[in-house]
Amino acid sequence: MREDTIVAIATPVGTGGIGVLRVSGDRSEDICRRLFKPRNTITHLETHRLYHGDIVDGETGRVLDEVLVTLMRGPRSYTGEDVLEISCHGNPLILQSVLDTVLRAGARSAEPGEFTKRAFLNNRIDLAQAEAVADLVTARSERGMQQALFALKGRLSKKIRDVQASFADVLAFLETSIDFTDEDITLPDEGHYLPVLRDAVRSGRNILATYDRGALYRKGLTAVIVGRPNVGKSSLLNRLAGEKRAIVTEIPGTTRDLIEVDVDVSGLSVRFIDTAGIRESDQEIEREGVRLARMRSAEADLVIAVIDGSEGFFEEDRRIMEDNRDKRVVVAINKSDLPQKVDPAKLTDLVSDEDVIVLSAKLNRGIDRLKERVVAECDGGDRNGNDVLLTNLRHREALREALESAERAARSMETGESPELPAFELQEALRHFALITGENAGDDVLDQIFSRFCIGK
Ligand SMILES: Nc1nc2c(ncn2[C@@H]2O[C@H](COP(=O)(O)OP(=O)(O)OP(=O)(O)O)[C@@H](O)[C@H]2O)c(=O)[nH]1
Ligand SMILES: [Mg+2]
Repeated sequence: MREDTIVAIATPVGTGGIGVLRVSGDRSEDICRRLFKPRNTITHLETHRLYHGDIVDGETGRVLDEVLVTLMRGPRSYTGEDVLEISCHGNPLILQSVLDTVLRAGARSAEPGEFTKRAFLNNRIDLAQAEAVADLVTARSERGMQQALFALKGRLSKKIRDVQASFADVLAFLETSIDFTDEDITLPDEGHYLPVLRDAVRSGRNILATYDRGALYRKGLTAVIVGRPNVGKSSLLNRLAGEKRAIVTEIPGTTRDLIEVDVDVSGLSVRFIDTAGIRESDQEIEREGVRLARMRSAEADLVIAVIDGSEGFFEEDRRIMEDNRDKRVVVAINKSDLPQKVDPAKLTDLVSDEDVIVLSAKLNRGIDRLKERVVAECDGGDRNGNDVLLTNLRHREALREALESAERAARSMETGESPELPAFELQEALRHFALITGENAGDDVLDQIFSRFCIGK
């Protein structure tokens, strides 16, 4: 056990039904005995049991709140240490006063992620699972949440461990053949191990290939709405957001700043960004808006090019689409409630016909079809979100390095080189694997990972 006992408010800042303080470490039980006055007399403080009573100031004995407390004795607790949880009324002043008295009773303030770090250091979870806790807390979409949960449950770690285990088997074989080369004993056939290694590398490559989708689930997608002035970009944004977020007027050049809203579309987080209408302008502010619009669309995953169907398809519309040639572009032909001058079929030299959506922001028509189109092709055919995906860049890098070493090992086994060489490469591969689960992660890596957690987690 770590020597000091830590405490933090685990619930968000602000007023709520309840607010929870969490304490972890050797002194948890002692703190509970000193500060908690149970409603009914307790002879023995049972573990994992909810008690009702008061929290008092350790020095004056003044009642601070009526609470529920649970003591969870280690190792059967989140951190693996003795953990005390105090559920107070959710007033920040109450929580602060309880926190103060717990601090005075001998605990110290926890650093961000320190509870989870202790869970990791006490071998309750591996590093990939610890990272999943942070992802679970910060996930912005249903699919991102689902992936974090899979990772927390160890489904990702298990997939990775299967590959790791095969590498370890092959390495064991190679090391035996190094040790016994001079002796007259029969070794297992190398012909058996090479396919094992190749298979494992293939499985690893399959895991690696899921990263792009995994990252998309975790971070979400940005879709920038661009087009000439007055085509209805801001009106469209307001419809996508389901509320009035951007100013709409009949004056061209209304929008100057970027306006961003996050919307959950089929379990994916999509950030829609409204921009200034693109045109040549002699106005300083508008020119800056156009510059921002261009910059943002260059960074986006996807561009929604809005066209005014009642006016026509102009050279400027074509230029805006061509500027985004290297992106996925979905065309929204807006103002379908008015007589139309644009034939959607004429746009198919620029985008595929599924990517042309005719809609009316004014009448709220066609908006859902546009949303669906934006996330189409993002789920890789996995409608229910059951695939386990690699979502973390650190894991991807470690896995990629591990597989490269393993591939070098396979090649040198194939060409029949002495076993030292592939053995060395497989040791390297295993070293990279261990970084994912954290078996050999240094303090700097751990600090970097846990510092992005919230306090109290
Ligand atoms: N009839 C009709 N009018 C629309 C529709 N969508 C937007 N408008 C009108 O078109 C005008 C411009 O709308 P905005 O949403 O401000 O257009 P914008 O593209 O954001 O314009 P800028 O910010 O100036 O680039 C407003 O008068 C809207 O009411 C639509 O679907 N049908
Ligand atoms: Mg606008």
